[in-house]
Amino acid sequence: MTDATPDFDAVVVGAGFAGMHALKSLRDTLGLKVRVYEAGDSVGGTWYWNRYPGARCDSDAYIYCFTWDKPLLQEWEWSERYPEQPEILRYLEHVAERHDLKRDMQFNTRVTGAEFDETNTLWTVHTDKGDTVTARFLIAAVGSLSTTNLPRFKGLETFKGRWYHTSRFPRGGVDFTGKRVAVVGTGATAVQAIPEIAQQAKQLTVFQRTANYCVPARNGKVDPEVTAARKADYAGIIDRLRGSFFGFEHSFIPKSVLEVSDEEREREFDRMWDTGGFAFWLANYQDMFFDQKANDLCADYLKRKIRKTVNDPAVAEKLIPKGYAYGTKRQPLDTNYFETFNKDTVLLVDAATDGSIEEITEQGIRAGGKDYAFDIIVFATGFDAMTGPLKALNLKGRGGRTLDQQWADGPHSYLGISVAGFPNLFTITGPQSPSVLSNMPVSIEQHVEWITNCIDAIRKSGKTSIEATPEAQEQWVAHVNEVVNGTLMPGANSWYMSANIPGKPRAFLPYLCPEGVGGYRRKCDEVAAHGYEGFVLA
Ligand code: N01
Repeated sequence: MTDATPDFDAVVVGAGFAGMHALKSLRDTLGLKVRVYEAGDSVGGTWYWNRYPGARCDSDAYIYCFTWDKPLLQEWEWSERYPEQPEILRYLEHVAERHDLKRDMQFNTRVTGAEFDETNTLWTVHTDKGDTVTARFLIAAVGSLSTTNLPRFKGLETFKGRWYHTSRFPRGGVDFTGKRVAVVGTGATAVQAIPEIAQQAKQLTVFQRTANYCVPARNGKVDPEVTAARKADYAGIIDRLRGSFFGFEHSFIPKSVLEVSDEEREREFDRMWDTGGFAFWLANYQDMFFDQKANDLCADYLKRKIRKTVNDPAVAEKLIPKGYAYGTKRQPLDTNYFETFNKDTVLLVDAATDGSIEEITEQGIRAGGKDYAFDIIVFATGFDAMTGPLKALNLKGRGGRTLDQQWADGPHSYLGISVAGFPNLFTITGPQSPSVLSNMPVSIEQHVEWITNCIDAIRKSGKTSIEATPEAQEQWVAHVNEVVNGTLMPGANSWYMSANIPGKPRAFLPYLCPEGVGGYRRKCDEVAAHGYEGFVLA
């Protein structure tokens, strides 16, 4: 180690919720010199890129925001329970303005690589704009779902119409009026987009590979009295979120669904269904994620709802999920999703019964030997989740080792926040942290606070580097896998299990802490309190 002075104390990659908070915290709390690089032309991250019709948050807005700006929690008025993308982006722009964040952000700039310089204990960071800068700490705030998955459909380049991926939708939107439109995919994104597109399109055809269990969002205006009560109790709300299981004001029903009477079970299911949002998923009976019989009862309720909503029994049957347990794929929240399939102008092409997509043709899509003609194709095919955005940074740690090499069989991290062999790299909501299994702002804030305290401690101790030990990391990986193997989650071909990308090694990407995000926070704090147990400080 030498005393080489870096250009920056920290480089942060990404200017979404995570990057904005990291900058605010490192610069304004610790007084560090920070540079944020962002590929987009402004802040927002997920909410900058995902401009598809119907895009809105699935968390209630009062908990989908920064909690560190206490006056803003009181001042900001959300227009509805789950605001749309433009409103969330407006909020993030406002935060950037209010805290003068943009002066330390460089937009339209993608980080293309970074190497750890073992001699000087620095990261050298390169961008597509030709910058090469050095920084003591490298903070990946790249998001969990930011690397677009566009499957390699044969013939896409021959298509004569227009096509879009939902995560790269054009500013100003797309006019579907009078058009023949295809949507490929039926995940949480498609479930939001399909009812909106169907209102405009002359004909909408949905290509479904796996049917999804959807629960109504129940969006709408929030009663002003409820909003006032929440504002009066924000300190309590923040406390509860931080100690909660998933970063929501939800707790499991502390009973087995198999023990209660049919009447009680149905009453509880109705209550959760009527509440809307994630209640049915994250505040259900406690054995739902663990016991197939318990899970079947929950799934059966949702299947009955589909049969009741969809007029054509053959279409309803296609829309009924099969082959995986309820809740083991991300719960989509819907507004008129199943109702949309009652429209004469909407057609469902189901891979299992009608045949899967074979190729894209000049005119449209060929599936199951049949040709469908379109003016516009919308790919709602998701992301190379969690590891994808980190691998895209082309990081080289000790000895020039890449994340691709290190993660050849799936992610290996310590606490989901650091990687052995990559000193002074922090991954906000990285693989093997609760991240996508929580209300993201809660997990982002927890990581940013922990990283800030960690960097402060390192500097105060006169050290310059922190690195996870391989032993601590492998224990963490084993723990993450052991916990998930006790649940029904590994049985689904979900993006949680890396199953959506051909060739991606099958591995569970987030961390399902047995004591929830509250327990995970305690674990991280204990590690810090024990002198950063499992890390080497040098
Ligand atoms: O992506 P997905 P998404 N041929 O991967 C199908 C978050 N989110 O963008 O299920 C044919 O879930 C694929 O089929 P299958 C949320 O965490 C948040 O919808 O893999 N089809 C699936 O139906 C969510 O989970 C909000 O068999 C193919 C779909 O495309 C995450 O983003 C809102 C295919 C992809 O679904 C990702 O959701 C929306 C192929 N080759 C989303 N490849 C908020 O509220 C894939 N598919 C904040």
